[in-house]
Amino acid sequence: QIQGTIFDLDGVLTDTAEYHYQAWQRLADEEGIPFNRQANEALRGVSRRASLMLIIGNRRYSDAEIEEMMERKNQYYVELIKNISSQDLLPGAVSLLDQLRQAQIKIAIGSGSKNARTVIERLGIADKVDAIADGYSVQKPKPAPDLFLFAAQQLGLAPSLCVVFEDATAGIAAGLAAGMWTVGLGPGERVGAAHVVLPNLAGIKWVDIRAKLTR
Ligand code: B16
Ligand code: MG
Repeated sequence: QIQGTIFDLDGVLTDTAEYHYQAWQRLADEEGIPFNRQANEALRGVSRRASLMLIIGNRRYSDAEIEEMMERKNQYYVELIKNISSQDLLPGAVSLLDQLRQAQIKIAIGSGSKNARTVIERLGIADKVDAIADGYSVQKPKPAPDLFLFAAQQLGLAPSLCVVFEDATAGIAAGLAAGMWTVGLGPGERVGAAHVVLPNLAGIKWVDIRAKLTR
């Protein structure tokens, strides 16, 4: 029995991953650190601080320098998301949210981003969700279960009644650690640990997912 859904934002409902990438690339270029699209793959769904740690590798920076770089990257990112609109919703996203509302299934966002509320507003889906768990909600980032447990609590549901939609390895791990059902969006190498794996949300029917999960 599933009564609630928790959606990751970046990579599931919208593709802000491209803007995160561009912001990190600009920072890396300024710092003279080698970085490219391929290296960026390792950052999918990873928190801001952990992403920076992966980029700097074993180069030495002071705590203050690290804070400044996180802030600078965020300024670039905030600039890039200024023009986000409902056009930036990924195919199938709105349809699925509407099917869930119709079926009286609750909907939460579970995003590690501190910019999640801004993005949700600009996408025009704020009135389609019942709760938002974002980068301010808990201390421990994915793959810890905390963020999704917080989201379920906001919905007033036990974890076992919730299904998480995620595009990142760390996100699927977080959903499983929370004791939730998981739908992985993307290649099996990335989200193969999920209960159900789909390429993306396009053409998705809630009744089909529900049938696959509860079988
Ligand atoms: P911010 P999600 C994640 O969002 C992004 O995938 C990841 O690239 C980013 O580093 C993280 O949020 C933190 O975002 O720097 O804006 O606080 O996939 O959890 O929706
Ligand atoms: Mg994601």
